Amino acid sequence: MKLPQAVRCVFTAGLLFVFSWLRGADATFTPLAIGTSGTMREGVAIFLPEGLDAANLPYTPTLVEAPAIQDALPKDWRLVPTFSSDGKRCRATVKIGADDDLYGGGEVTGPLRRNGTSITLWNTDNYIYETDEGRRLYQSHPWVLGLRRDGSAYGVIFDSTWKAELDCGKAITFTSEGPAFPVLVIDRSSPQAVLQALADLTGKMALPPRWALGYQQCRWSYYPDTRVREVADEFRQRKIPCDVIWMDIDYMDGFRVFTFDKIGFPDPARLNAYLHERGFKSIWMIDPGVKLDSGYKVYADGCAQDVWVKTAAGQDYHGEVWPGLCAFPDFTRPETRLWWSGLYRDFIATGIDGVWNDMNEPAIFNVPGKAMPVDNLHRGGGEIPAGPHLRYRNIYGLLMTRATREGIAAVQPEKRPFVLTRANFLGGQRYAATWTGDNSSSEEHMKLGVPMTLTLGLSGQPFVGPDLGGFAGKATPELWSQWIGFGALFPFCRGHAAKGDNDKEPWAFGEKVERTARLAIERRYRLLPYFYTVFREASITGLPVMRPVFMADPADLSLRKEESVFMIGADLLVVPQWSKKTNLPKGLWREITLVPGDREDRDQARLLMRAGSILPLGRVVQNTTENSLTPLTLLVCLDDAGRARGQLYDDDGDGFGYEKGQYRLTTYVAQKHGGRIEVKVATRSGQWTAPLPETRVEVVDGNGQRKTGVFIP
Ligand code: NBV
Repeated sequence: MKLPQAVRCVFTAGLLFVFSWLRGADATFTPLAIGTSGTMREGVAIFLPEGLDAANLPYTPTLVEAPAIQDALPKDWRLVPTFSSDGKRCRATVKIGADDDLYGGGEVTGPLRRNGTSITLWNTDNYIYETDEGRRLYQSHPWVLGLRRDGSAYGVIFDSTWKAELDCGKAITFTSEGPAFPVLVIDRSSPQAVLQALADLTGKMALPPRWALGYQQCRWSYYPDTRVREVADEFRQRKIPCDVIWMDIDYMDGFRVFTFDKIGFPDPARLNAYLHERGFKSIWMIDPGVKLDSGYKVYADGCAQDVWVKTAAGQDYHGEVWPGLCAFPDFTRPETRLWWSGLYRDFIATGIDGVWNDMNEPAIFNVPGKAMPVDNLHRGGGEIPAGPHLRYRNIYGLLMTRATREGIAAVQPEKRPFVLTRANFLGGQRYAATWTGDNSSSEEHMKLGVPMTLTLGLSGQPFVGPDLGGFAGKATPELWSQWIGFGALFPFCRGHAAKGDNDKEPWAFGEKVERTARLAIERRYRLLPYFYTVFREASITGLPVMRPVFMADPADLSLRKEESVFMIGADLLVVPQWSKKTNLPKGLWREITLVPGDREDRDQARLLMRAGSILPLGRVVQNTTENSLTPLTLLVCLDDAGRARGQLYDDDGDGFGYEKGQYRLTTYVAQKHGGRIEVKVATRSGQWTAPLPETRVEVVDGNGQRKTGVFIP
């Protein structure tokens, strides 16, 4: 009897599994002793297996500085990895406490708490997260954060870029398909302290331009340019705040990067000027695949400069993507990065404000795993040695965004570059913000956006959000309305829609949903001074903008699995309407209202502020070119002792003056004196000379929200 192919496959896979289980899956791995260990700074240790030379470590882009051992490992150091190898692959295992909770791993589907999960680190174009059940996505972060019962925490970096498996079982096990690598262990008193150490090691997000914190509208694709104008005009006519309109791939001439479609986008400079006049910024997509076409300048120049990734046999590698057959820049080469940066000169000169790097896993059509052959050759140069795709795929996107960012910065040195990337790697927050790729318009993916964004934040990347409303599939009015009701508060806040799917702009679902969307986005704009203050904090400390509730009280075990509620900074809790049986941090948190009618709207998330805090609020503006601090409102929620404290960071919103002191960081304190609540400036730093905002005080207490406080300038 001949069994069908599928049955035979399952049968063979089963046999192989049983066989390897009987034999012990690890039988081929033999231990490698630790060759070198020591601490790099307080609470940060490094371990190298024998054979790895501390002075000559394999290249990765993860750490901002080459690791240097300062001291011997303290005798009571708790977490020591063990290493093993099968001659080809190398493994590191870190034993953890039986009660520890694990987080991190970068871009992942599944729960916030990672115990019992395993993922593959192999950047993959994973449309609606279906491939391999979402166990590998667009980005790779060889990083795990652990929390002990007492709230103390640790983190482990496996510093390798090779394809790998990351398993969070009874131990944390990282198995790389490449050679030996260093392991860095951070051991500190809280998750906050561990994340700050992670950021010291792997770098921080640069302070973004303020406009990048506004609401953004995208679709695949607004075409032609008249449609872009229409969408922009709709926002202004309907008075729905918006800062950015996105141009997806169809603006290009036959998907040739750095070109414009002559019919649909004949005059990009005029389009950008139109948008700018109305207070919008524009972001345009650039993919890595360069169309094979000898008459196309980018391709011809690339060939002349020999910039492409090669096959193992040394030929230019060609793979199919949107434009048809393409060549792929080899970003491990400094010359390629310089060439790529240079391509942005004329492009940005049309008035483009930001760049969206998509498909940069890189994704290839019609080949297994949507990936180029693993033995393709990246030639490297400078600090990066030549190596196979198996080694460099995971950092292809990171190196691409590095070149993109440098290119934009070179053309507009006076502006803060904005790059959004789909693929990235641990440390990639230094170059680009990110979104969580192609989600679907489903309730499941709506909810999943919370733990996905939180996990990226716990992996060093603060500037993240999902496609609001879902990218793929038809969004119902109910779903879209629920989504915007809490999604307007993600750090990166962009609505998007796939080609062929229904329109998903805030007005596309009728009047009722439009009203909900307006309220949700207006709330974000009122909160922008707070968001900007939290983003600035993230750019200095590396703490996430969007935080899991366990960060409010790391020793409270009931918060460890909470993944429907989140915090923005330390003082604002966002409770989506769909969140049931929610675990909230202890202490007093009071519900607030930001715009008339928001608390009555059934799809708006509940917003709670921490007693003892002050939130700086602006007024509703239609975009960030308007000054929203006219006036500044200080929303005060007193603690039991009748006190509160909060900060406002402000600067020009763009440019680098802030690095030379052109900013104002104000700490406000509130104190109750009898029936009167006084708010004063406790400290002020920076030399920014912009006029001080007119300031009002509102107090949130058990009786609601009233203008009962006074500001003493
Ligand atoms: O460029 C088109 C899309 C884009 O809209 C989306 O956000 C990316 O994730 N892109 C993927 C390529 C096609 C996806 C099916």
